[in-house]
Amino acid sequence: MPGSVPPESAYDRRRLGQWARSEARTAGMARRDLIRLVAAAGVAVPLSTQAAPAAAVPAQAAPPAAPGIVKPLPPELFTLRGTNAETRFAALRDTGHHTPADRFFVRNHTSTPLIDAADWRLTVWGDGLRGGPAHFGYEELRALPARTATAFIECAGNGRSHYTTQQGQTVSGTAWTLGAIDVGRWRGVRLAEVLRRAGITRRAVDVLPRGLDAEVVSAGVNLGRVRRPLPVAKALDDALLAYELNGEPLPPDHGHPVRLVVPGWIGISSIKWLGDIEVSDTPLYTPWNTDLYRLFGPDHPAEGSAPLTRQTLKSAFELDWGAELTARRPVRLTGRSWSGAAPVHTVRISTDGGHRWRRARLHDSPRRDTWVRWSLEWTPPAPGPAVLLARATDGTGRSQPDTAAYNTQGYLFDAVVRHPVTVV
Ligand SMILES: Nc1nc2c(c(=O)[nH]1)N[C@H]1C(S)=C(S)[C@@H](COP(=O)(O)O)O[C@H]1N2
Ligand SMILES: [Mo]
Repeated sequence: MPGSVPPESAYDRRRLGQWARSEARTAGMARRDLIRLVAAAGVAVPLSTQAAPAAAVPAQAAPPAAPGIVKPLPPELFTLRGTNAETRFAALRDTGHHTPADRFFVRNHTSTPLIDAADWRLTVWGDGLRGGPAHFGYEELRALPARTATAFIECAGNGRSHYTTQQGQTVSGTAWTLGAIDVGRWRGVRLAEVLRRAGITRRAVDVLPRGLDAEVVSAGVNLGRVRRPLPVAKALDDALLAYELNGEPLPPDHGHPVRLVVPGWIGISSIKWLGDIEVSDTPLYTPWNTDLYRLFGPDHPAEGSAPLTRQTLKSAFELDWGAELTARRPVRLTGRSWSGAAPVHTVRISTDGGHRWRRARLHDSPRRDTWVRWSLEWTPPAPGPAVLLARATDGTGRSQPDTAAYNTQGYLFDAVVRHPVTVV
């Protein structure tokens, strides 16, 4: 897989082998159900319409603007998509490098639970530990050595709707445009620190963080709580147990009191409302690393690709779809580009549908796990329709292609998006 570091892919191959030989356990669900799901994965039903009813937000909470989301979702900031809310890229135009928490996109499999930090504790358990379970209260975690990191959270399906609008392909899942990403400044304690204190052994291969939100029911099957195995190599590297976003306690919709932040990896890795973490010396499987978040389709094996890890490469204009621009009046086009593989150091823009390209000016120094802001001055010529394109290149030398590789669930869209505007 592009961008994934060799130890991870080697690990995944070994894990797949163990799964095939039935050495792996299916964490928290019947093997029969899991096999059924794997078999059905090629025709997966969109989870967004199958989620359990919103039940976790108590009646005294402010009326949510989308089922199960607590914060206000004004239409100038968000597009509502079922239980989820997509950030409007135009609403990021006046924001800095970090996305204000009130504009952060929300991806909920069910609904936001309201959890009091004082009643909360994290349990770390499993046969990958030297002893029994270890518990950490909120204040205990806050007293451990803290670390701050800037990182994006981006849904694996971000940009998915462009498989259909731009490539004419049918895919399942939430029909995001490009706004299922935001960048936060996260403060917390390294997952490695907590795992070491809990007594992780050298035999451990997977950790399984699990959320406290409601169980997910999809196509009549109870998948249990949201949980996705994370290889120990990544868990011990840069994963963070975050309790602050942009200098404030985590907001309810983004995982209060504590969430995982897995820099550079697809959003599902960053489990919100963390309740427990299993540490296992055999590989673990859940629906989120078997039938979901792998690539399925004609170019992939029947059991799918290896579980997805790193995010891909994308660019977006901070401009409404179909925005009106005035002819012969100079305008400053702005946007952002990012990659899960390496810093983005070059962005090229076309204002004539892809014939001529100019280099955008970057407003951030290229850094891994986050985006670069960019701009370009343009004077639209005569009135009429125009198509804007932005193409990023990252530190691995990879540039956004014209067409994204098809997969049934529409993950990892990376093609240059053709952004229509009207010159008036
Ligand atoms: N417990 C829990 N964690 C979760 C989810 C969820 O529904 N429940 N959604 C995941 C997905 S698919 C994404 S893309 C990110 C979204 O994070 P955000 O809502 O803070 O933007 O959280 C991930 N963590
Ligand atoms: Mo996601």
